[in-house]
Amino acid sequence: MAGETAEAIETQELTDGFHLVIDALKLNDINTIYHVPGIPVTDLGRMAQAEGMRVISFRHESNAGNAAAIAGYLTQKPGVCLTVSAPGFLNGLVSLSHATVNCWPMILISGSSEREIVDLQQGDYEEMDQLAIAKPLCKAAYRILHARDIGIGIARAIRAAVSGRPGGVYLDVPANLLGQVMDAAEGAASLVKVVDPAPAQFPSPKAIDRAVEVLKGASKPLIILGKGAAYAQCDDLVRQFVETSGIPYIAMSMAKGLLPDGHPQYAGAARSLVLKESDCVMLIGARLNWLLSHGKGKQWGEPHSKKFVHIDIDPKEMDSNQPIDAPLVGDIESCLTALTARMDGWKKPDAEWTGAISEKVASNVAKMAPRLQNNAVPMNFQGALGRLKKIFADNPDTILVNEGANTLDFARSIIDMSKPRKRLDVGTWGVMGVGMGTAIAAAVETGNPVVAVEGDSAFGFSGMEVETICRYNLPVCVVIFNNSGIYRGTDTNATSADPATTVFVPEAKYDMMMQAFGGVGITATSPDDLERAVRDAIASGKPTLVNAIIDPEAGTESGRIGNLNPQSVVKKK
Ligand code: ADP
Ligand code: TPW
Ligand code: MG
Repeated sequence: MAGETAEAIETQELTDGFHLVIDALKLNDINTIYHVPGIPVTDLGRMAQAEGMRVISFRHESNAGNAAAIAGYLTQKPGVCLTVSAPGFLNGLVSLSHATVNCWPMILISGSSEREIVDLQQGDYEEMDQLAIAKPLCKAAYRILHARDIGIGIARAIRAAVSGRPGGVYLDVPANLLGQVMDAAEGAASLVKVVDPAPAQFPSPKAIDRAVEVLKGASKPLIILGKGAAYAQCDDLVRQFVETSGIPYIAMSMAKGLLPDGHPQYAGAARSLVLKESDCVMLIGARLNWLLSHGKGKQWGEPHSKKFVHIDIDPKEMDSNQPIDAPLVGDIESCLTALTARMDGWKKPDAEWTGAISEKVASNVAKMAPRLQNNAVPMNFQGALGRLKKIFADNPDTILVNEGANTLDFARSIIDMSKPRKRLDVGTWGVMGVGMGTAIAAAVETGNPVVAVEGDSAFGFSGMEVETICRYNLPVCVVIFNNSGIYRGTDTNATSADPATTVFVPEAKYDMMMQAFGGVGITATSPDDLERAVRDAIASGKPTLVNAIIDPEAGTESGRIGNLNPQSVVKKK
């Protein structure tokens, strides 16, 4: 009897690495883990679930990682992905890099093998020096060796992920850390609740003066909103600044909807005109990278003498591609608060500028309208997307996930977004395969309906996760734009019996994949079929896959970025 009591007291008073990791995450309001189980983290996932965390188990770590990355973007808290050692860890690395490149907070926690064996290269189970490999691919990388350091290790990972320019963090947890036992009270005392994890960063008053000066001197100003502005979640302030300034704006892909795309100042449909003609460009949470042709070239009206005002939290972003006349280094909320306070007596841009833009927008929209109403069978991109455009207009809280080439480019320009952070896509790198992880996290984090508009190639990278969508019964409707190939389904190979490199099995029955796991699978051959199936899916919330058959001839090589393809000049005999 006495022995049993002593044992009970002993277990009660002890904690271990598993529990400390879970307690440290929960203490910091991190309540979801995106995961693939296995040695040494199987019990960590189980215990996290038992302790009330939401643990979403995936079929491949890439997809779990992509889910964590987008969860970070949507919530401003690090999305957590939990993987097994070496191969699982490596599978998680693309998403960790993707999060870092896109400036989204994420923590990849990976189990690893025993340090003593790894460092002597004695051939442990899944041996790999993971910390060294992760370091160049993320914002920060840490390893925890002692249970008493778990609290501080997780605190460092959180702070590194969300402060300043957000990014991906790697946290290495060797197998024997998880089993390490320590006194429960000491363990609890070792946990850290991070205070003010993403501190405000105020621009200097001088920098604000300079920016106001430059903006006041402009006669054809333009604002470019980027996904950093969407991430910042100060939507009302962005709107107030844009509207008070009266400056026309365009939105980068994932910033669409920050102000509704139908806004009178939205110059999206006059993009070429405003990039070329503007004399002052204000970047808000957008980088002058390849997606904006580095601010260079004919598209920008070079040679130009445009002035640039740039708001970014990372000082190193200034002058990255063009000299910045008015750098505003700080967080968007602080910068716009300071600027908005200085708008007294502000003169809105001349009607000559805004009028020319509105005219161009109206004529381009009118040109597009009949194409969107075509009912051609087999469907083309415009006919199919014309219907999805109406569906999104009627369902503004629905989240659009989008990947592919033509499928991505057409959907971006055709489907209007009217609320912030409702468009989630391939991001800065243009990564194929983010679709299902993104759709799952969007549903898990927001509870909103999700429609994933996917090229058939893009879908293939993460398609097995339709099982995950069914298993967790998520309100996700996957629409596959099935043109039987990458860009087009028409390439042929003249030299052997092998298929051409860019084509797939024609008109593959992707709908059956969803049916295989108990979801709704439908083939749509006409715009009417497509519209009906997607509306039903949103209304029912049931996992659905709509296999939309698209004309294999409809697309173009690389969608809208065919110009980036290198060309061979060598002619083989
Ligand atoms: P897009 O692809 O939409 O143009 P980018 O990912 O290129 O957007 O740029 C986003 C920028 O926003 C990054 O340079 C990042 O440092 C910045 N950023 C992210 N969060 C904030 C914030 N809260 N305040 C200021 N800048 C931010
Ligand atoms: C991780 C290269 C860019 S777009 C694309 C590939 C393979 C697929 C385009 O075909 P899809 O779309 O999706 O059917 P559509 O409508 O034009 O037919 N590997 C990774 N990322 C990228 N970007 C590629 C390959 C690529
Ligand atoms: Mg395709």
